[in-house]
Amino acid sequence: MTDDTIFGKIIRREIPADIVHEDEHLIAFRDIAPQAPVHVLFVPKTPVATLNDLQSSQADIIGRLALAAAKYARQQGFAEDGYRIVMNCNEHGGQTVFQIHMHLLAGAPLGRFGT
Ligand code: IU
Repeated sequence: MTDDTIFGKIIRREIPADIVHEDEHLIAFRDIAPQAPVHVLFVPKTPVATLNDLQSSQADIIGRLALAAAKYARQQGFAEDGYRIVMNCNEHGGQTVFQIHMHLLAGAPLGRFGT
């Protein structure tokens, strides 16, 4: 991914991150401002600014992120206790980095959605 988001810089190792997984399609690293005991971001290497910009031909991107998150949960031993996957889109969704990503939140019972 060459587009200039902070996540692109992490992929290119221009800034440090606590990377927990990487393959040809995606990277996963710990969020710098964790909102739960476990908070990992799964980011595709294909540049897509928001979920609104995802093409139907790119559905595999979301599938890979979800499968990687579920695999990580199993590997870390919290899959059975459970976890939450979140994708924020644009202003009302609270999106701050305009490269799509999945948040994996876990490690404690999580509050309900809302404001
Ligand atoms: P959002 O869904 O776009 O709001 O999520 C962006 C996340 O990226 C947010 O939780 C930040 O804490 C996180 N983050 C990060 O992990 N490392 C960074 O250098 C930056 C943001 I800037």
